[in-house]
Amino acid sequence: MELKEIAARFAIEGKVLEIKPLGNGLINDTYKIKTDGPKAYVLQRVNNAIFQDVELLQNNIVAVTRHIRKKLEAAGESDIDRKVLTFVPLVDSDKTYCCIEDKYWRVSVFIPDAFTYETVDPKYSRFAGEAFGRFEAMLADIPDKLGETIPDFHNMELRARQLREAVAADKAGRMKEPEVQEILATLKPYEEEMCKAERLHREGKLPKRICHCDTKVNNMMFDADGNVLCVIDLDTVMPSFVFSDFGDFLRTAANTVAEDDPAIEKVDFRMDIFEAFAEGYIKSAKVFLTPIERENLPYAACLFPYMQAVRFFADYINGDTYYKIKYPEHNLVRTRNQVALFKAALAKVPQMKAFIAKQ
Ligand code: GN1
Ligand code: MG
Repeated sequence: MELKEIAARFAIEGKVLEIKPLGNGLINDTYKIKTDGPKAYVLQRVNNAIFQDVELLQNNIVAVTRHIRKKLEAAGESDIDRKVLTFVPLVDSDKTYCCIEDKYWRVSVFIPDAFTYETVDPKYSRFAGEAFGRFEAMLADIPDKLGETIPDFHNMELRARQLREAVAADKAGRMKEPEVQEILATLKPYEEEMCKAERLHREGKLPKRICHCDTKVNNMMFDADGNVLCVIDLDTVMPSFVFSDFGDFLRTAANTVAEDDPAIEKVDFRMDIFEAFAEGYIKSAKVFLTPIERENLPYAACLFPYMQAVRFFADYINGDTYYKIKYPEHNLVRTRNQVALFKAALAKVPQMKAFIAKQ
């Protein structure tokens, strides 16, 4: 079915003029819909191989955006349509997604004059930290019970197990590559320490809260003056540890290069970005952060490069079935990069701890 026919299922204002690819997410397919009316829209195909319960996912998102909208209204904010996403219902029902030929689609209103970035400076990192802290704070009292759109998404024990399973199955015959063996040996000694969050949770010392769980730099929209407008890409909003949002932002923002840059000698963990982000985050999250959450923020900064390395690596070993790739070694290149970032972050833990203690 043509994209225009799919768009026609949604209550879009005006006539659809053009539908073109938008952004560079690794999971969903995203398009911008231009119309002859005042609004443009975003059409997205939700990857239901990865998000297997689209109904639960879309219920989460509608609950989250509704709750945030209420909070913004109560706070007397202006320009609310640019500060929270609006999902468009179908023409013939109030559902906000449809399934056509086993593919799932949804439409949201395009936020005008908004920008996303692949890299940020310390000033923007501070804003982003405040915004993600605020996002979690706003969702702390959401009345709806949100489900896990990908069960155990950021559970390091599960990710480590998935890697072990990938290694045992060796579906793509890549275990014979010497580098694959080397990476495996590099990752192994840190596994137990990196699974600390799950242990703390089992001991009742670490709560789950509603988190964004995909706080990549490019999942935040800024206006032309650099103010944060809103947080996007809400598919993974679910109960998790606060480490998810803290760690995943720094994984992308504090890396001196992109997550798939092959020049790993250039990979470093930027302390200026860490400090700015941590300061902003703690400022708005201190209302709910427990001492254990706070003191483990440096651990979170290491955990996410580590977990991402494990995830990219398992996908490489499995024959690239999860992340979109542009060339055969793409997941291996990403793995090398994230291992280098993990090591760089680990070396800076004492500095990070000292900074957090001062906040
Ligand atoms: C995926 O879809 P995108 O590119 O925002 C992934 C994240 C990874 C990220 C790595 C649902 O995010 O968890 O951190 O790629 N999302 C899912 O770039 O797996
Ligand atoms: Mg994204």
